[in-house]
Amino acid sequence: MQPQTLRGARIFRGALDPAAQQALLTDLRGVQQQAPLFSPETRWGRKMSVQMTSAGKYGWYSDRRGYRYEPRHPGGQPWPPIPGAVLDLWRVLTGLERQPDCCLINFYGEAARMGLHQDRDEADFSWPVMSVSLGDDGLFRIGNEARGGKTESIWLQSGDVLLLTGPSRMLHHGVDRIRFGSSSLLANGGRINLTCRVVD
Ligand code: MD3
Ligand code: FE
Repeated sequence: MQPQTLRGARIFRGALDPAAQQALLTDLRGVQQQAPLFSPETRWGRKMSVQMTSAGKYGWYSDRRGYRYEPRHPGGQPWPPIPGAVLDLWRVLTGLERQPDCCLINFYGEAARMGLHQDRDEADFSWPVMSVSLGDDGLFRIGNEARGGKTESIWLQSGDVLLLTGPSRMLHHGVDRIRFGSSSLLANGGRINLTCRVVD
């Protein structure tokens, strides 16, 4: 597949067909049964509007002590394994032997958003990041390595996969809004994003 690019980020539109999206959703329900979604607090004590959980060796976590990776869900149990279909997609798109340590699962309800930020809680920024969108359309914004400057926005749809390699790995990015009800994949609406990263 020939990806579209946005500031060096490669966008594989419709990388997952509807059957693959459904199958992945079934896998994610299994993950969420073992590791329920929660809303992390920022270091300033504000609850994030996005609900999260993780699969893999580590999960991304935030509270008043700051952003970090944790080997256990806040409930105390280890994170469930990353679904095989996600690992397959990572292997095909990255061409790497190395598997991701974390698959962060973000759930966006109607009013959820994610402010512009960089992903910098990982030990080595030379590993790529892969993101998979499921459910409602999300308005994704990408900026620059430094704070400020011009940004560009695109709508990500269910089945789209983003691959961030090289300099694009350090660009600021966020999600401004969700077109709630635009997809019928999730019965109750909303958007799921999976973000796979090598952590240590
Ligand atoms: C561009 N998630 O969890 S995924 C995150 O849609 C996060 O849930 C967003 O940003 C979401 O940290 C965006 C796409 C993405 C992920 C990592 C990137 C884009 C990126 C790293 C660098 C540049
Ligand atoms: Fe991010």
